[in-house]
Amino acid sequence: MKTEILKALKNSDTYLSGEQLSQKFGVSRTAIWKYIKQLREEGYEIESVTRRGYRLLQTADRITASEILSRNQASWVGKSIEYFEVTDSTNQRIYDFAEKGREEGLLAVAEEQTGGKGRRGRSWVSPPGTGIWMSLLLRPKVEPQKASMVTIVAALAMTKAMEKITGMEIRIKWPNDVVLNGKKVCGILTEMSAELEEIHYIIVGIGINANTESFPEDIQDRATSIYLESGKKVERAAFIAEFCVQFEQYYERFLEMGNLAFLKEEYESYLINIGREVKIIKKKEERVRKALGINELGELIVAKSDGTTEIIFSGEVSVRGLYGYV
Ligand code: BT5
Repeated sequence: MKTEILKALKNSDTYLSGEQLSQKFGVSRTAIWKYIKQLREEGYEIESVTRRGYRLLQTADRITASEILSRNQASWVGKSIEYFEVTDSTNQRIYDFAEKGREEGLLAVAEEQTGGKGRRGRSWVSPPGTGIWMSLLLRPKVEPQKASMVTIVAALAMTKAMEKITGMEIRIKWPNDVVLNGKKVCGILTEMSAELEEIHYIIVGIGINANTESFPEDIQDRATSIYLESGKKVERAAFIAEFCVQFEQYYERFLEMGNLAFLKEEYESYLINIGREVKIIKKKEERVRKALGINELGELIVAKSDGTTEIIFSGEVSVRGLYGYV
């Protein structure tokens, strides 16, 4: 109801009276007033003028549940949302929700993370107001070995969403980075709770530098944002909604097929290092190989100089260009 009222206010350029709203939604004027109060508490500036009614003053770029839900056309991904002004990590929030039995498709979104996580203990810079820090709860009935495929699915869905929203050329750096003009614009962290033969749940955590204006010195050379590359601010809620739609399509297909053969060709068309030499870094050890593509399990296929091929699993390695990040 609150979302509907927000939508009505957004779509109207004049005042909407309490009476009009109460008739439209079939609730009392007091109820309308309560929802308006809640929206104000969420930060919306809603003017109210005697005998004229309510008017939305500014539409800040917010990513509250109402903002996302009012745009999300997916059928189950991101149809219930938990919003946090500040939290340690949205992956941690989903972990707690999952343990309490919350439903698949639940999305946690935060304006700011104080303990944003990357892979293998690394940290993720997550300042307030400009980025998208979110995590999705999934409960797939597939073997635990297939969990890492979800990262591939999410990276492709994110790339498609970003391409659609920005019109720019987006690339994927296997397995979990989305790249814009040679720098990292988005990272994905997939975590899982499982037993030997059964997944309890998967948490897909996604960080997108949407409107970020600057980065700390230590990541400046490899991190970028959509705003820095395009000069345009992104409407973050619309972006999240688009991701939900894209992810749902690819993920459902993945569950149907049981592997990634269906997206291999499309994924490879976005793969930044394809056909080029890359460094495969495992702890202290580095190998130079030519990246050929992915297989139906989402693993990277690379070639040695003698032409023989090897399969790289995402678990323990980092892939880098010969002279820098890509
Ligand atoms: C990742 O790790 O790329 C996964 C990032 C996932 C972040 C999301 S945000 C929502 C959810 N909640 C969380 O707590 N996490 C997820 P990895 O491949 O390990 O890359 C981490 C490295 O990227 C760091 O060591 C830095 O070098 C760099 N980095 C850190 N913050 C960055 C940022 N905002 N943009 C680009 N690069 C960054």
